[in-house]
Amino acid sequence: MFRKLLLATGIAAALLAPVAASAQDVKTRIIRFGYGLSESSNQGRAVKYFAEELSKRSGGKLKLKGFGDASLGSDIQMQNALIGGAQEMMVGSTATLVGIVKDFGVYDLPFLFNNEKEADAVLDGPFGEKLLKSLNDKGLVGLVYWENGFRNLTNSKRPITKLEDMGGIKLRVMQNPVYIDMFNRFGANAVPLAFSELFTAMETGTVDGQENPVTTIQSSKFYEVQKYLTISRHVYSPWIMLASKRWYDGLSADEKKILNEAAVASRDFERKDSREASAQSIAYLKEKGMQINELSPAELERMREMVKPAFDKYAADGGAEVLKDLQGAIAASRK
Ligand code: TF8
Repeated sequence: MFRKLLLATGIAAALLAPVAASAQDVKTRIIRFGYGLSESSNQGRAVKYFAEELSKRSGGKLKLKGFGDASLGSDIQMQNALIGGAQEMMVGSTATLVGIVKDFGVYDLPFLFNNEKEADAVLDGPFGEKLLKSLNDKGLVGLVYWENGFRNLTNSKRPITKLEDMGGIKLRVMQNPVYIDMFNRFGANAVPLAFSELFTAMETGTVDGQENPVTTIQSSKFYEVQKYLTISRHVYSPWIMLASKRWYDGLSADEKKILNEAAVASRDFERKDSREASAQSIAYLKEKGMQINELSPAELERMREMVKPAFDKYAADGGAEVLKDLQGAIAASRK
């Protein structure tokens, strides 16, 4: 009898757990959360999930409003709005953070990670953590990494089956010196541009091509303006969830805990969801009329050889230590 009662109390306590949030020090807050892709993209789905998690864990008090399609600005504009305290949160590319913390450019060196498992281990481990922390004295809080994914090439000119095919292609890259250097070395004509301007730039022929994961090529409808897709997986690209430090510092300990835990939950959801979506994307893009090819191992090897000096340049430009640390972390993830 007593045991039954104990059990019943246990169940009741478990059922009441979400209500306990109201006993916590949590205020009603509206959180403006900006992102660059569409609402129906992997990025948009994960923002929605994050909003639901925040709501659940705060008894409905932490209300996240998502603003997709760069409606609050490009990645760089949003970063500045966060620093100034005009916007609370965002998710975007780590590559666009190089103007704030130069070391983030290290993720953009080509052919570092072999697979997602290595990326998860490094990003969620001490190396990734340390880079997140480096944002704190710049007015930002780095919460978690999401997966953007392995990047592939698209263009409207010709199939790229060998290095020489990239010659002279006007290729949009992210606003980041590592990307500019890498694609110029490949023989392309690298044009740095905000993601929010990319579709129009391809549509009007200002650029011939771009590079992004297949999920983005699908969700941003790049197949409407790009004929050729080359599976090159040249860089594994993380996304990073950021909060305004000014705003974050004003949160209670309970609010911070909810935010951090919901962020981790969103990360796990996002990676799983993105990987599932990515597996479907190639067939989808084919159906939409894209001509798709893989690069041969020999051709990939030539690309690796060709960009080796990019690593030396990165190291010489002040990145030697962070590069060594990252390579060490990747090697450890392989053991
Ligand atoms: C790019 C990135 C984009 C992100 C996104 C807008 O090519 O891969 O996916 O910046 O958050 O700019």
